[in-house]
Amino acid sequence: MYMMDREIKIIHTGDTHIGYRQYHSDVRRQDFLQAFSTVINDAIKMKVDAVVHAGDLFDSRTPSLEDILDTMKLFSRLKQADIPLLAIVGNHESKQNTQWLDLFESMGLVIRLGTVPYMLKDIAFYGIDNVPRSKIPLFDFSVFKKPLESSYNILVMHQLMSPITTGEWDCASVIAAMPFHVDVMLLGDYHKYEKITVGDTWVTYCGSTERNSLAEEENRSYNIITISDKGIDISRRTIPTREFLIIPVTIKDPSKIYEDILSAIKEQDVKDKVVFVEINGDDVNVPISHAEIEEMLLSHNVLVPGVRDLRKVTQEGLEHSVSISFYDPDEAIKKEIKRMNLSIGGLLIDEIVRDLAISKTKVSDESEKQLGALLEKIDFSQPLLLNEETKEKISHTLHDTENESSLNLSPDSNVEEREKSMMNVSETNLFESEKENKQINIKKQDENYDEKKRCLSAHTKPKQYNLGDYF
Ligand SMILES: [Mn+2]
Repeated sequence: MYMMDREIKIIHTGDTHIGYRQYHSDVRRQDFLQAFSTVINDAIKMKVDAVVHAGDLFDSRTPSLEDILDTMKLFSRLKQADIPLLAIVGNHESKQNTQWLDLFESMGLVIRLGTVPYMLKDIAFYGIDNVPRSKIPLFDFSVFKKPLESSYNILVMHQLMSPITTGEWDCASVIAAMPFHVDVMLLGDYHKYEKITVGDTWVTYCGSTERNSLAEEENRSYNIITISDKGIDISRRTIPTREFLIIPVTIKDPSKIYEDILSAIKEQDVKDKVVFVEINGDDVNVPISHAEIEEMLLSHNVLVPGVRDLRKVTQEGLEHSVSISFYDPDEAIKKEIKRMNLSIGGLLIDEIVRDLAISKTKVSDESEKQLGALLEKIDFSQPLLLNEETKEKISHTLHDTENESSLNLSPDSNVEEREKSMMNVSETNLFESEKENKQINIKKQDENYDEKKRCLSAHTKPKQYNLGDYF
């Protein structure tokens, strides 16, 4: 084998989600930038030979100008240090044709990995941008150009891969299909650090650089890949990030709820943290004002306050799913829309406007097309009487077809979607007015429970609303 003159060190990072204003907090947006900045600083300090970014650079396909400028500043620091940044496109920032990475590449800040090897000494780097689930079976591996001479081949992907996670794709089949041997797969998309071998190939997820949700409990980190005569070594280094804290409170005496919660808060160091009060207990009939608890947390200088009411969950033994659906943003939006009492046409336009698969410039064309189709279906010779049930039915049909298309265009995993829903917990609270929070009664909770069950049984994937776009 080709002998290396020295070892090669690469940082593998990804899922930086720059621009994500988690919980509508500008401070959290800054946190995401800070986490990526830490990785870049470390890369420069360690004098690594390259940084690999495995996708989801931005949280959105329409990052703000500020996000773009902040990102370019970070990239420029790498360039000044003469460290190449090798990257692929994730599902979050993926655009129709030309990508953000093309812009950065044209400025000499990034190298976009693809089917032609990028050579770093005798190591060949390849990349596969995120492939929507529906297009995976059609993926053509024959387009990859074999390296002329290489000691190791590295493939970077942004995908949920089995056997690590519920796979859209399978590591073994990708490795088998590539026209040359893959020594290392550097992956993004799954936000949790993982490292395994598949045959004699190393497969690793670096994890996200900041917590995208409460579910991302472990310390955030990035990977350091060292390649030398001794072979390949993969280690990880922790990124210091803002602390998330869950304060569990079990309701025993309904007359002392707020006292109990307050003393539980006082026992903890909550300053500047993201803090969720988690309510447990059997007595589901006691109304609890989330607004009041959030006020309490804020008065103790919490950065982001939140409440998770798990009382139903514990009772029904549905630990996993309920935290999503009880404060499911989709449900909250649906409820608000229901309250607006829109016509079918109104509902239809609402769906189109919020469909991430329809770009903003296509909204009017798409509305015209779909409203036209709707008008054709209506029999004007009959009196037009539509009750709530019919409206519901039509809106559901719209949802179904739409889910299919958004599935193709924003192929987030169930896991990631679920996490997304969870992290929107406090955002959802903003939907519910304080008044409503105080008026929670048993009936409403039962209603929620039904919706919850429906959501669980019909559970395909909740639609991903980027709520930030609506405020
Ligand atoms: Mn991601």
